[in-house]
Amino acid sequence: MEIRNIAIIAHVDHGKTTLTDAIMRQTGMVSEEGVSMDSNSLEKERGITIYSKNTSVFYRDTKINIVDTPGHADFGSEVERVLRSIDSVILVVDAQEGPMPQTRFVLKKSLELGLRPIVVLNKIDKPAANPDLVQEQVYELFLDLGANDAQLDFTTIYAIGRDGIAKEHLSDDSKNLEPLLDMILLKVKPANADKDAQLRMQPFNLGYDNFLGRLAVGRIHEGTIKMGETYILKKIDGKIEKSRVTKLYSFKGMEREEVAEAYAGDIVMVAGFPKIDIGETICEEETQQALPAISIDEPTISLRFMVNDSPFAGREGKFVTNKQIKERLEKELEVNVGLKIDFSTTEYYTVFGRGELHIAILLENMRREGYEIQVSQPQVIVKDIDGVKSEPFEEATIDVPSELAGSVIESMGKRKGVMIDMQTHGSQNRLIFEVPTRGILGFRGQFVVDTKGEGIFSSRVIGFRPYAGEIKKREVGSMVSMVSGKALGFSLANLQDRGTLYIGPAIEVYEGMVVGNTSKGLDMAVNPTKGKQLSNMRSSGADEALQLIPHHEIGIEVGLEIMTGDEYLEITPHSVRLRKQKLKEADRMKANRGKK
Ligand SMILES: Nc1nc2c(ncn2[C@@H]2O[C@H](COP(=O)(O)OP(=O)(O)OP(=O)(O)O)[C@@H](O)[C@H]2O)c(=O)[nH]1
Ligand SMILES: [Mg+2]
Repeated sequence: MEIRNIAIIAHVDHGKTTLTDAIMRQTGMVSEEGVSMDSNSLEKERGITIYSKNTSVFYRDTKINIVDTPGHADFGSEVERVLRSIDSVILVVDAQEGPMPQTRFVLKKSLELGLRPIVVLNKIDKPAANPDLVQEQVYELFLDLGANDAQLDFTTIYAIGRDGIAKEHLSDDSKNLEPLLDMILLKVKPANADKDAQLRMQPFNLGYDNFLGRLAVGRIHEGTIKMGETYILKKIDGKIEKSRVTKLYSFKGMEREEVAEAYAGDIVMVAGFPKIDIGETICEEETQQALPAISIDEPTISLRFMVNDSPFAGREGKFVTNKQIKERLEKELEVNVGLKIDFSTTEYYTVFGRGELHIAILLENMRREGYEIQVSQPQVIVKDIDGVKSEPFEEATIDVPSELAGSVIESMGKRKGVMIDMQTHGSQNRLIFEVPTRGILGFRGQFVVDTKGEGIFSSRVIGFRPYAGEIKKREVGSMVSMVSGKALGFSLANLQDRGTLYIGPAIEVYEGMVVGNTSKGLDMAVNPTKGKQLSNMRSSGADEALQLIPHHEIGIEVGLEIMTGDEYLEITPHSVRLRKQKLKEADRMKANRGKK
């Protein structure tokens, strides 16, 4: 059977997974409604793809292996390594939003590898969709990214992925995705099926199984791989290891199926190589050339993970010790390719990641598994490149109503953002900046407030550049509890006038816990547990009713964004609390005096 290998790529939320799910349904790979490529529980909850995953569907006697990739910029390196293992990409673009930063990134990578994308203008059902305009923008993007003539001659399919409909021309009447599937058969070249050549296979994804150990998902570029056979693994650093295949699976839908052998062109999963890594080569002879390695982007931010030592430590967690945290982090390194961890210190571990979401997902997974942990404020990684102090920069794309453009430009300027493009679409502006990651770390939340929820902010790392100099951010101060006890509505009603609260009534607090922020830049010690003084005077009924504004409970991502350098974020299975590193006010004052 012929095989076609494709990846679906796009900016976040443009509809990759919905489209892949519809393809699986229409090809009969999933019977029930509701089965989705976003199978991980965090993915389901958040409605975003975190891990790239592959599925295999059968259409007109052809096996189509499809890799669904994440669109969020923090997971960009997931996409990059997938691209080396497929023969073409479906570039999905929202027919209303048009190309976004991650569209540009994934397209750029694809074009560089010589791939010829099929463009899907998706969500044409949206009232404000403008497929003609977006088609033009996509064409310009191809040009801009240096597409060659063959690449520029791309095919466009129009789709409503959610309804499982695709068409070649906007005016066509279509009830299914066949026009897209047919186009895939027509335009994507059949995978090299040379089963008699010497084996070369390269993993682009890792997995882990408690019994089988490390699993590698990869493409067989040439030859045949057999269960039980011993092969050579060529490591990135040139070292050679020998291992035996202890399990071999091919894919059918999202299910894996044990097979005795598999052939060139297919995507399979193997067990038996305990140290195998992305981009290495499984082959038969030492003399065979390794496949070109796959490079993984460098981390851009770091923070410290440590044992939770807050007064409430150990109340909820099953795994709370240093040793347990270390083991969990070591396990994470088995599968989390963009992550690095420095274990050289004992009181904390420094974790290096690709962005706040990348780290937040790890923390969220850990708390769900029963871990308790405490982390420090994320910092950008500053490094010396050829003698020049350098830091990560991002390209930020901001869509806002025109009347807000001025204030956005001003606030990005303060963050050392340089505007490189500005487009107007009706009453909307699209502003594109290059800005140090440091400038926009923790900015997203503020941006939503500043634009009253009407702005869209998205960004992706474009690399390390010379340090941009000091950035002064607007500081908000923390409201810090000076006592331990239960918060009472009476005191919260008073405190809510001075800033934003993170807790509601009846929540237990401890001395040094951050219970809210103040719009004034300085920290403020407060007592959220104070009750109303009893008096002889009877107050009027209206006076009694406490008008509490709903508080802003902090989750992991928001916590990472708003925390300051002298705070820790405490993460337990059921709680996320912000706290001062030094719990006693006197200690904090002493430390501050030392600084000045
Ligand atoms: N109006 C409309 N909405 C759609 C269509 N296809 C998908 N959506 C919606 O768009 C949102 C995002 O869809 P996903 O398929 O999760 O997008 P994605 O590209 O996989 O997102 P990431 O993997 O997180 O990058 C969901 O709310 C879908 O219901 C469509 O054809 N029309
Ligand atoms: Mg998705």
